[in-house]
Amino acid sequence: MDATDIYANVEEPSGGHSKWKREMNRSTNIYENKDACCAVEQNRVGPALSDVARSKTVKTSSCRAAAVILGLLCLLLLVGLITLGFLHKDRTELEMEMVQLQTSHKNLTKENDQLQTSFRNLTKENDQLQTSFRNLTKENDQLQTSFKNLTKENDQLQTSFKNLTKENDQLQTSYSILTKDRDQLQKILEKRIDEQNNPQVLYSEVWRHFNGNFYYFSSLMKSWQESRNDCQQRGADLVIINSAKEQDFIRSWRKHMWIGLNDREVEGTWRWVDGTPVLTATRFWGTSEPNDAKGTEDCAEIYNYESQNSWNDAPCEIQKHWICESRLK
Ligand code: 2F8
Ligand code: CA
Repeated sequence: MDATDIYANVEEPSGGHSKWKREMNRSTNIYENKDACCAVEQNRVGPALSDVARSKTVKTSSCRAAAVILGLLCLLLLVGLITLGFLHKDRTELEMEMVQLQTSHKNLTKENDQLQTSFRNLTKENDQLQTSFRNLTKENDQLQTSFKNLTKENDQLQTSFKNLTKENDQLQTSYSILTKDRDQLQKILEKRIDEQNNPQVLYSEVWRHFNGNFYYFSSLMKSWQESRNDCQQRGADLVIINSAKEQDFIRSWRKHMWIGLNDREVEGTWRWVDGTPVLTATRFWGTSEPNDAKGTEDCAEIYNYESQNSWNDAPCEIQKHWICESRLK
């Protein structure tokens, strides 16, 4: 059934009379419809319609069906269009998302490559650093070992240096003593030679040897201090008496002579010229001596030489002979 069939079932349309007439000539079609309608009409319950009414009803139903079908078709078309629109839209979005994803994938791939390159470089650097660290650790161990060895050697050298310094000091002391002894011996020798060549000198310059030491017995007379100065100029000092034998040797010269003993620093405390005190076993004071007569006697002399206890304290300013002693030990 096409549009002409639909128009055939209605009264004259507004379209034109010629068309209407053309349709009217198609009476066969109408009757065909009539047969169909009659077939339908025969199935109805109730009184039968007239042909015109029946024809009108058929036309109306046909028009409604056609409208419904057309509406449905339009609806279907609309749904299809919408669906196509959505599909098109989804596809575009998908394509855009795909492009974005591809771009992201490319970027991520690129970043991944860069990260892998960086990782490889970092791994390489890490290996190099580990190697450097191992080498430095090894060098550090070697340096520590060297430092320990040097410290040990330094300690040994310091010990050797201390020992050498100590030996050097001892040698210098020995050298000084030997030099002093040599000078004294040279002086004594020169005097002895002089005494032999000049007998008159022998009287005034007398050196004697006793128990390893040399003693000078003065011919002149001086105060205690001047006497001591003279001894020191001779490389000696006033005599220090350490034994009874030495005491006897001294007093055998049978003169009043200054000896190296005084209490000038502390009254009553007698000390030898080397600072040592007078020992009980080797002190040879005369009877009632030392008495510090008039509080003026601070220097000791050999006085009563006839007796072993021959020492007397006397004023230091008095001029007397004196005895120098040169110790070689
Ligand atoms: O010149 C002082 C001197 O005088 C007497 O000796 C001669 C004293 N002796 C006695 O008193 C025993 C000394 O002690 C005194 O130093
Ligand atoms: Ca006295």
